[in-house]
Amino acid sequence: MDRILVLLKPDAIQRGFCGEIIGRLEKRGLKIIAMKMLHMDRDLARKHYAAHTEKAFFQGLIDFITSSPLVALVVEGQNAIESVRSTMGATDPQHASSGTIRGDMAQSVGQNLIHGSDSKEAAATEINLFFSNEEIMDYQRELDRWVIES
Ligand code: ABT
Ligand code: MG
Repeated sequence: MDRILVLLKPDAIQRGFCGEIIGRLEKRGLKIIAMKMLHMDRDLARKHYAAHTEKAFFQGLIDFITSSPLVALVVEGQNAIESVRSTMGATDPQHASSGTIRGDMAQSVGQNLIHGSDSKEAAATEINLFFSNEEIMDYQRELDRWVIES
């Protein structure tokens, strides 16, 4: 089982898409093991997007992600990183396939609704930035035997 940090970005909350986006992840068979709403400060935003510090879009990215509250989740599943990122669609919504979250509901690369960690290493670091161990739930889902082949 893999874990991934997912953020429903400020545009997702402002546009009222939390239910729709979380519903798509649940329908995919992924399991939510932590969730909270928060308003990121610039310090957390810089740490979360540290890999992009030198990019031209960095300041705009920090301004956007700190502009309004967001929802953070930890999602677990078989190949959770690949599952979530394929459900998200390409970074630039203009190139995202229809049927994906970004391909169906977004227009701009800088306002692309959802974040998902892009590797196991990034997921471990990012989950630690947003959640304490006590906030991550350990529970069984009865339906998992209908989702995951044993
Ligand atoms: P995130 O899940 O937000 O990290 O997106 P993804 O991994 O699909 O894409 P990356 B490359 O990590 O983009 C990070 C954020 O930077 C924005 N961005 C990216 C731009 O604004 N302009 C660009 O040219 C690129 C490449 C998109 C992502 N977040 N937002 N909002
Ligand atoms: Mg990324």
